[in-house]
Amino acid sequence: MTLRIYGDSISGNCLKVKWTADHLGLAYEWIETGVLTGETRTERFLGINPAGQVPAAVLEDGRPLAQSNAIILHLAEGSALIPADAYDRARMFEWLFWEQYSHEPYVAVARFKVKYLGEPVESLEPRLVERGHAALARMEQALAASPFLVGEGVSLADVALVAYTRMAGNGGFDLSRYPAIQRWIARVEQALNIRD
Ligand SMILES: N[C@@H](CCC(=O)N[C@@H](CS)C(=O)NCC(=O)O)C(=O)O
Repeated sequence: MTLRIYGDSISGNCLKVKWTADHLGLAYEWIETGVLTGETRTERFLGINPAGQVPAAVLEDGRPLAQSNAIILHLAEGSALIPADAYDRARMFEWLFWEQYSHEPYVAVARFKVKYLGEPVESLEPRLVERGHAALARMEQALAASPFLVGEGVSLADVALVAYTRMAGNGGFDLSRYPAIQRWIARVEQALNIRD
């Protein structure tokens, strides 16, 4: 059976999985599953991911897997997207955990509210905006000193963080305040051949 990836193309979490699979040249079937159309709540989809969220994957042997960062880690096992050095690998995990707790809940949520729920940027909760900028400032500091988040080469840390960072403008975050991030986005887009 071919690897199946259930995802919504508007979701950065889902695009992480697509970019990883494409970069690694994996064969897969993309099953467009809309979050705004209730397709993540059907009985059939809940059988794959009881949490009712995309992305979700069904591996070649039929086993399901959810959570974007768990899926990309599994797909990229043994590839150069996961640093071989134990310390560098741990630093990649540091960014992956940080992304889910300190970046995505602010930068991605602001984008969703503005772009898909039609909330004006001016009425976003100040805490959301403040935390989003704090996350971007943390990245700016790291990327002023290093071309990629972990050393000299692209890793899953860059895959995970570029997803919503490159769309941050949609949520009202002005990326011109973060020149090192802007240069890094271009670098990662080129390394991963990201066009969507
Ligand atoms: N931590 C999860 C977040 C997944 C997530 O929030 N997915 C959203 C789309 S980006 C979703 O499926 N929302 C539909 C819902 O929760 O009903 C991951 O990284 O995969």
